[in-house]
Amino acid sequence: AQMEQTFIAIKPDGVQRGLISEIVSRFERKGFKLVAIKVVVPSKEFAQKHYHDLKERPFFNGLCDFLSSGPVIAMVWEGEGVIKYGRKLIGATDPQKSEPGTIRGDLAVVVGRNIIHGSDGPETAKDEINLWFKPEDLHQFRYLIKSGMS
Ligand code: DAT
Ligand code: MG
Repeated sequence: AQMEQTFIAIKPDGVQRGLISEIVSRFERKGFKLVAIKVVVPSKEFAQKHYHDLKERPFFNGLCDFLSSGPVIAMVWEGEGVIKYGRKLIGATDPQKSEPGTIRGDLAVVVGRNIIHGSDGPETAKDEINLWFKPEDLHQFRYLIKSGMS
């Protein structure tokens, strides 16, 4: 069976603020494995596909404009429980409600600039990985040192 994978993206505000390494580091130090990463400026149409579940919400248009406003770091992270625990590392959608110690809790202030995206469940993880990456972009490898990671 394929190890669990999730889609994580650093949004344009996170990139602009120089938070790429900070965010990658939190997933990496936890013990999750980075199996795909790229820099991409999504078109507005692509952003609308990514956020299609939210198309009836009043903030949808602004959200899609924002996601397509500059470079995004698109990633696939792998590991046991990575979908659910990834959301835990990220924190609540509204940074005012995110706990300290989470990415949004520590690094963001407002919901419209919450710096990171993470898939919210197994189905969306699969859909989002397929939307952003080709299968051959996902690399399979093993860590060669003893660390508890596989
Ligand atoms: P999450 O990113 O935590 O999965 P979501 O899927 O409900 O949250 O919404 C996607 C993004 O939309 C969210 O990261 C920021 C934006 N958003 C959500 N609720 C909002 C609101 N009430 N006003 C403005 N932007 C909002
Ligand atoms: Mg979501």
